Amino acid sequence: MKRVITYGTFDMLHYGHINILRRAKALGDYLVVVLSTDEFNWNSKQKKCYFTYEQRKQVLEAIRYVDLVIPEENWEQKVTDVQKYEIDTFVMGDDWEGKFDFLKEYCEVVYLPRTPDISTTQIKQDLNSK
Ligand code: C2G
Repeated sequence: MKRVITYGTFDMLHYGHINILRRAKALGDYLVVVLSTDEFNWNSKQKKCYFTYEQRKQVLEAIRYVDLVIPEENWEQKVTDVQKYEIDTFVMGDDWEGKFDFLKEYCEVVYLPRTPDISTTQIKQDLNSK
């Protein structure tokens, strides 16, 4: 049982998110998604989400690639998460390339190409300009 983990806000879920979740799951048998809480998003990422944590969690739990959704409350929890959930592979989009290499002593670290031309920010901007 190969266990994979990935982190994110996943607000206003789009096909770029689905692409990373599908590829992450393809690297193992069990995918843990660590979902940024509303507080973490606002306090640490200056992101104001359209959907609440509970709403974003509900959406993610409906995705066939996702096996477990847990909260991301701070930047420091990744090592503990990897150990607690016995993770073999950590996956992020390559906009984070190199940022989480410190996890290499605990698990495999994989950065996958982002899906081009789609982001929650872009969706909001496009809708506002209509
Ligand atoms: N992503 C992607 N392609 C896109 C948009 C997003 O591959 N067009 C990926 C990102 O690289 C990330 C994941 O989808 O791996 C989630 O993206 P966000 O919800 O924007 O999450 P982010 O703000 O990057 O939070 O501790 C890590 C942070 O929680 C990551």
